[in-house]
Order: sequence, then structure tokens, then C-alpha cells
Amino acid sequence: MDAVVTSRRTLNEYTSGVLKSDPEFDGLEYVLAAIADGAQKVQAQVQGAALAGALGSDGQTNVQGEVVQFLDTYASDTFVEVLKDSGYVAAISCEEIDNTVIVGNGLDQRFIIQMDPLDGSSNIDVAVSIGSIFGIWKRRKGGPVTDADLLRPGDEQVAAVYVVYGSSTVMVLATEDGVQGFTMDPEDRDFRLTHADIRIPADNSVYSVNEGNFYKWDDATQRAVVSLREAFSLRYVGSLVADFHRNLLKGGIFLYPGDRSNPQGKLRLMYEANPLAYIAERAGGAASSGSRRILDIQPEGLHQRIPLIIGNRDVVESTLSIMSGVYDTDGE
Ligand code: P6P
Repeated sequence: MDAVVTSRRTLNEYTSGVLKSDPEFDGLEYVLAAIADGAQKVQAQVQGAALAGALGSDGQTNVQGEVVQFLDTYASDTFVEVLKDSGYVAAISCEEIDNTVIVGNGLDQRFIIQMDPLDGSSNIDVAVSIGSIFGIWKRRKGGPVTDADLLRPGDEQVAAVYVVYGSSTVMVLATEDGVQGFTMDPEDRDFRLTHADIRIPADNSVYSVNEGNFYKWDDATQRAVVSLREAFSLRYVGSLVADFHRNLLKGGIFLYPGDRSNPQGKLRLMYEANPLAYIAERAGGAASSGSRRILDIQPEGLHQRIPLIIGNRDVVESTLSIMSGVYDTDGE
């Protein structure tokens, strides 16, 4: 076992081998190492939260009006700190923070981070998997960070990352080099390459949606979900990163559609849909709002919501055709 584990490449070995060779990504390996460092800290805190009395809410509400869990604040503070310390980040936008954290505009501070530091945190109290999600863009130009640096289509990301804290802790990284999965080694807590060149399987097996919302959807969405019911098994954790990670590895489609009370759905474009759409497309999948390719959407606000249909490309396309949205998976 030890021989196998230590022979696997670490995240740093992978990034310094792959990213270093392209000046376009100079410094990105330090941002990714910072995310891994933050994930190690968050994982330890999440695992021990019940014992430390750190479950539940700290009584605050975030910019979304959502009750903030202790661990949301811990994760947000932790990732902001390690990303600032990396020396390569110009600004950080975050679900838990009203305004963007402007770090600086030094020559090396060339990356913009949009993150959901702890998604699904209400599941921690019941020991269900949760996750952290990061979209990474390069600054367009020097000088102070402006909205033009922040409100960028997802297609302009240079990398996207999520970490799933589950029966194992896995960091999934997508760049133009493809999608790689790194599992935290419980011995030395380093992340080691365990899932090389991830591709979403062609044979789809599950669909993931909150069927409890069925009667709030429009007719087209109901028709599409009935069609999925007839073809696949339902798997729905209620934690976005857990549902996405299973579908990425095993094949599946995830939907969080708009409904009559939330026409734009529940999920966020900048730090949930965009990073996962970037990962899905680089794994051969597709991601749509129901009418538009997610990565084509020009954002209007940092915290804007967007309906999300994501996963196996063929199933996404057939679902969208039933929803009668004209969808072009190549973004043409
Ligand atoms: P619902 C968790 O609160 C979250 O933001 C995502 O992780 C998850 O996919 C979604 O909400 C679940 O929402 O309405 O089905 O409980």
C-alpha cells in the first residue's frame, strides 16, 4: 500500500511539471498549492467540528440572506488568508463576503478568484459530503481591479477547482491540460494524483434533481424530468459538489432549474456554475442554463443566480431539446 501511495505524483509535482512549461500559467501553481493548503485546514476543521462544538450557525446572515454556519466563516477566512499569502492573487470574490476582497495589483498578482468556500455546509451536522468551489481568471491588465476584471464569462477561466470532503477528500483540477483528481493521503495529508484525465462516461446512469420542486417547474421542465425518470435512477445528495463529483466520475446529469418562485434557480453563476461548467466541458460534458451555454454568459452581478443543467453531453442536449431550448453545445 505504502509503495503504491508514495509513487503517485503529488499536486505540486503535477502542476510544476505541466503548468511551469507555459508562461501563460506562471504562478498558477502557487495559487493551486494555496487552495490545497486551505482544503487541508478546512477538512480537519469539518471532520472535528462536532467534537469542537463548531457545528451550527454563528447567528450571522450572508449577502444572500442565508444563515451562516460557523464553518462557512472558517472556510471563507481560511481560503482568503492562504490565497492572499500565495502572492499571486489580485482579488477574491466569495459567496460569504458582500464585497470583493482586493488583495493588490502587483506585477505577480495576476489571478482573480471567485469562490464558494464551503458549499452545502448545512449538511455538516448530519455528516453528509460537502465541498469548496473555485473559478480562476487571469487579470486582463494592470492597475486597480475593476468590475471588468471580475464580471467575466466563464469561458475566460484559466482553471477551475473543487474539493469534495467525503469518505475521502478529493481535489479536482481542470486546466486546458484536462481534468485531474488528487486524493488527500491520510498519512502525510498531501494531495496525490488518483484520477488522471477524467472524462464523463458516455453511458449515463443517473439523474440528479430535487424532485420535491416538481410542481413548481414549468411544463417543459416537468416533461424533461419525466423523461429522465424513465431512463435513469435518481441520485440526489443535496450537496452540489457531491452530486457533481459522482456524476463526473460515473456519468450523470444534474439539474437545478428555475421555478415559479425562483425563476433563476438557486445556484450562483460566478462561483458555482462557471467553475463546474469549465470542469464538465474539459471532461467532455456540457453545461447550460436551459437556453444558453453557461460559459458564454456575460455576468451582470457577482452573486447572480442561474439555472444549471450539467453533465454528460448527450443527455444534457437531449434534455434541453425536450425543454425546447435551442442549445448549442459548442457555444457557436
Ligand atoms: P435544495 C446546498 O445548500 C446547495 O446550495 C447546493 O449544494 C445543493 O445542490 C443545493 O443547495 C440543494 O438545494 O433546494 O435541493 O435543498
